[in-house]
Amino acid sequence: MENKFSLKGKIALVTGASYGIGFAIAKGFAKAGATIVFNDIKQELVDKGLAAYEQEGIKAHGYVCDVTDEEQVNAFIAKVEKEVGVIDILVNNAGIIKRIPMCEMSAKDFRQVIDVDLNAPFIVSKAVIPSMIKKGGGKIINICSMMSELGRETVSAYAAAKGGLKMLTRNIASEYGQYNIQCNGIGPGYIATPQTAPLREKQADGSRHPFDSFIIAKTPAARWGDPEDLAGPAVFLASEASNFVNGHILYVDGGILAYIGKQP
Ligand code: NAP
Ligand code: GCO
Repeated sequence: MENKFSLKGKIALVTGASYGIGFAIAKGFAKAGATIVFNDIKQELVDKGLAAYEQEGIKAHGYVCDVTDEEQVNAFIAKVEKEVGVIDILVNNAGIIKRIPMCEMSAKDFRQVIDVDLNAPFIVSKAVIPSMIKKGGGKIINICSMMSELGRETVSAYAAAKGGLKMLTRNIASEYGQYNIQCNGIGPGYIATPQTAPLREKQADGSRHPFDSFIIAKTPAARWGDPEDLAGPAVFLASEASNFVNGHILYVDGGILAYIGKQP
């Protein structure tokens, strides 16, 4: 059974994985035997990431690439194929959020979120699929969100993008399943990373941020997730153990989506 979860001999690309959720997933992949490739938008972040992987005893391959730029992505994937090998596992992790009430949000800001969170997974997937087909298969994991299912004030662009990413996941599964490509999503709950740091900032009197208390009350596990909570589910979806799982969104949310909320 253990072998079914092994990623030995596999090459995994995790986008935007210098820190946060992407880093934790890549670390999990490395422990399962995979070679790690990651990118980030700035050289200083790639350098920071390389140092962090090294500290974990992982020899990762880091590249600068903006995942929204199709030309850059195509050149990046060609370079990885030449220098490291054909990508077996892709995790579309890079993402941004802008918390702005919808009627105050500019179309430019809305488009930027859609560009990073939805268009980029399309661009990067499109760049790796042909080689996966030639190689006989592959795994694509899209990092979705609670907002693939739920709305909330101020995150219209993010929710639209992550809802769209859920459907892109199902479409890739539908279109390329015949080539032994499995495309699934992971929908993390509220995870303690730099992206959610503003929602956890302590108040002037030292008390919890109201949103922090709200999430603790809304999560049956009664805590924020840790990026490490996503490593096991990601290894499952990247490994042979999930070869007949396709087009599925695996919510890793401490039970949020199952729960109506605390009784008054
Ligand atoms: P994070 O801490 O902000 O990390 C995201 C990474 O993506 C950063 O390294 C970021 O670089 C990089 N990135 C952004 N735009 C990029 C671009 N155009 N090209 C290349 N890299 C880019 O976020 P996280 O919390 O780990 O989230 C990772 C993923 O999980 C995102 O897709 C997010 O939406 C999703 N997610 C997060 C949570 C949560 O609670 N934290 C929950 C559900 C889903 P910079 O630092 O330069 O921006
Ligand atoms: C927000 C948060 C969320 C999380 C995550 C939930 O402002 O509501 O940032 O969107 O990051 O995606 O699954």
